[in-house]
Amino acid sequence: MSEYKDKFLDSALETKALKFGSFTLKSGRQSPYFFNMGQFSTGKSLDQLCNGYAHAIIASGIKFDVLFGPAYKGIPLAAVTVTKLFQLGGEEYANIGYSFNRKEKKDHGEGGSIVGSPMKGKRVIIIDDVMTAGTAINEAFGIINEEKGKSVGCVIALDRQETTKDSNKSATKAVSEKYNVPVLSIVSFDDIVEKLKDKLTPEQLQAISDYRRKYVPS
Ligand code: OMP
Repeated sequence: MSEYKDKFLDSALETKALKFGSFTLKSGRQSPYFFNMGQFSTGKSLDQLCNGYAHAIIASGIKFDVLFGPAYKGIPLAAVTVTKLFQLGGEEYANIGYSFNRKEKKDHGEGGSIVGSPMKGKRVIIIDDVMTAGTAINEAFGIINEEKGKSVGCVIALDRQETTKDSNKSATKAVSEKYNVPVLSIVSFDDIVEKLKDKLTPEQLQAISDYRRKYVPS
């Protein structure tokens, strides 16, 4: 496992962003684990998280102009990750912009619903937290389209590798095919299992294996 993945998982455990138990997901699925991005709420942990995003983006080699973080969770992710891209990637990444949407349109002052770098005519990567069934991310692609930007990729912290609600394909594959862009992630469900297989209880491992059989395409 790459060092940045390993470090990110250490940080997810330390901050308790990654938890094991029984959780009801947005999709209605009952999951034996949950990843809560909100736990990366200190300078150190946010730095480690965005280090992971920046490494995943640089490793992909995708050429782009703007990092778009959908409100609300995507906002700090986009802001901190562009600075990390510059720190790690140097001049090549120095002028990457970042932007985010307002949930409510502003009709005074500078107006509009996008704050930050304009996306019109620009190559845009979306940054978000987790993909399960691939529902939440569609809105972000819609916003980029409305702004006349060109989506060239999507980066998430965790790819849960699960099927969409209405297909046997993984959500990341379905999203990638639907928008014709790569979906990058810092880590996947497989990475979590690889890292923690010796630390989890037999009951937790059983629950994970049952969940995998039900929702993760082989
Ligand atoms: P999908 O829209 O099904 O892809 O679910 C993704 C969203 O679910 C994320 O943006 C989160 O709001 C939430 N989520 C997590 O934050 N962590 C998880 O481990 C699982 C979910 C989830 O509900 O599926």
